[in-house]
Amino acid sequence: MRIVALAGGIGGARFLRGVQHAVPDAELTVVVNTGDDTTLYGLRICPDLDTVMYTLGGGIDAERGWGRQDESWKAKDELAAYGSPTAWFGLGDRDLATHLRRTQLMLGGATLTEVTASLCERWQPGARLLPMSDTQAETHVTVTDPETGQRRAMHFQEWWIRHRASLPAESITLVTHNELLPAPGVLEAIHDADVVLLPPSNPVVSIGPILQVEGVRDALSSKTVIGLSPIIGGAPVRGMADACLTAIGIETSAEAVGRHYGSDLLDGWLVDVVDAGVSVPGVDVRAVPLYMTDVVTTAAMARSALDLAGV
Ligand code: FO1
Repeated sequence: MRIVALAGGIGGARFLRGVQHAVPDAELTVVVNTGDDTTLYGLRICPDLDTVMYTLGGGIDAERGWGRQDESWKAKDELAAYGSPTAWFGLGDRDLATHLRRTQLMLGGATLTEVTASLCERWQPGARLLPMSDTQAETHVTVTDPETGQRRAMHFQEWWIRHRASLPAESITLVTHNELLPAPGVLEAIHDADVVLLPPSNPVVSIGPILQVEGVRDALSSKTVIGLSPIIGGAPVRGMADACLTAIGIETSAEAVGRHYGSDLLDGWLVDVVDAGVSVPGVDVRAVPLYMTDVVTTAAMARSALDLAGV
C-alpha cells in the first residue's frame, strides 16, 4: 500500500509513527512543511523536517516533541552570554550539528531535497521524507509590537517560541520570493498514492503551506484524502493551533477545521469521540479516540483513517 502524508511537526510526526506501526509494510512518503524554516546564525534550520526525521529515526526528545534526546544547551547558553538577540531559539548542541551539516551541504549546492535524503541516510526513518518545496518560503506573522506599538511582521518561530504565540496575530502569511514549486517527487508520490493522510498537524502553519505549493491541491483532488482533527473538544491537543486558527478567523473546533479543509479536499474526517455528531458537508465524518497517548493508540487512529479510506 502506498501512503502519502502531508505533515508538520510534533503532532504529525507522532501520528506517522502510528502509521508505521499499523501498516509496517506500507510505502510511506511524507511531504513535510518547510514554512517553519528559518536562517539563524547563517544556518538553515528546518524544524518540521527535523522533527519528523528524529521522531521516525529514533532521535527525538519524546517529552519536548522536538529536538534531540540527551540534549545539552551549551551553545545556546554561550550565545545568551554574548547577548545574542536570537538566543531565545532552542538551539541544542546535538541539533546544532544537523543545522551545520544541512548548511554545509547546501553551500555545496545541494537542494533541500538532496540534503534531507542525505541526513535521512543516518536516521533511517523508514519513510521517504520530501520537503514540500526546494524553494524557500517562510511563515511570517503580523503583530502589533508591544514595545513600539508598531505593526510588524516577524518570523513564525519568533512568534511561536519567543512570544509563545501570545501576541494576537493579525495575519499569517507564507512569504516566498519565487513560484512555490513542488520538490521533485511530491506530485508523483501523491499521484501514485492509494491514500493521502492529513495528520493532526496545525492546519494553518503546517498543512496550510503545503496546500499552497503549486499543483498540490490539484493532485489531491483526484485522491482519497482522510484528515484527522488536531482539535479535540474545542482545544488543540498540544501546541497553540488555536492562536493560529483565530488569526485566520476560524473557530477552534473539530467541525470548523473540517469545514475549513472542506469537501474539495477531504473525503473523510476523523474527530475524537467527544466531538461525535460533528458534520462537514460532503465529507464522511467518523468519531474515534484521537488522543495519541502511545504508539498503540496512535496505530489504532491510523487504522481508523485507512478504514475510512476503504484501503
Ligand atoms: N519549540 C519551542 O517551543 N521552543 C524552542 O526553543 C524550539 C526550538 C526548536 C529547535 C529546533 C526544532 O527543530 C524545533 C524547535 N521547536 C521549538 C519546535 C518548533 O518551533 C515547532 O515545533 C515547529 O516549528 C512548529 O511545528
